[in-house]
Amino acid sequence: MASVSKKTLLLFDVDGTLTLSQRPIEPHMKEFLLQKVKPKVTVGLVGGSDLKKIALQMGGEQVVTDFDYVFAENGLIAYKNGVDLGSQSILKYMGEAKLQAFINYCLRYMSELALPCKRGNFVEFRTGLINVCPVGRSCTLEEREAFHRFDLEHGVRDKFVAALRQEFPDAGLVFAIGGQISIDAYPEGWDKTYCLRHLEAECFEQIHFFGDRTEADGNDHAIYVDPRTIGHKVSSFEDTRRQVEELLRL
Ligand code: M1P
Repeated sequence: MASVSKKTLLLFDVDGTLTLSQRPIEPHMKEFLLQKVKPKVTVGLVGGSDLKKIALQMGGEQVVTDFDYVFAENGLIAYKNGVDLGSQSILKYMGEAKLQAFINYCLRYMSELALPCKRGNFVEFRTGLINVCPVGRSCTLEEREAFHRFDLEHGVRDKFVAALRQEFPDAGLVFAIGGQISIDAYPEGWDKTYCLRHLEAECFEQIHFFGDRTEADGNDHAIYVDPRTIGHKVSSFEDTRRQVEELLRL
């Protein structure tokens, strides 16, 4: 790359890019980001999860001051140097009646599924998205892995997404398979590119995005192919580190 300065932003997806799925960041990876990368360039995080979960994975609430930018829920919750940049909500966007119609449909659909196991918390209502989870988010890590294997074999979530697209063609919603066990539903344009609107006035010379789910139906795809970013596909947090070292010549 030409020159490296604070006018270059490195923006990282969290799950699968900086950490193992749903696990905390390895101490050496966090140290690498804060001690080696952050002194050279501006560093931001953009995750589909809520801020509480991102903070848990990244070592605590100080995540919002550790990193220059933290965008939770794709940037609907946004922090710059620990300062809240404001939030948007799916409730405001959809209204209660449409929201309930959607949730009721999902609960009905999931009630018909036979899976290796079902637990609790099938619909998680977040500020900017609705996370729908056939196995239930309160499953254990083993149950999560078991559902994931079952889903790869039987396409549970692919079929669910197809049904949602058919049932709600004009709702202006996107249905994305982001992680291992669930589907994210959110308004069009509220994918990870949403966070870029917080960066428009900052005049970065380059914005590099690193993500693992960059395939067409992955939740990193939109920002990965967005012309405002330079996309980097990674296969693990070790791969992220390798690619960053190469990019910044560390
Ligand atoms: O990787 C990001 C995704 O992480 C979780 O997905 P799952 O629980 O299915 O592995 C969820 O927080 C999801 O919303 C998020 O996009």
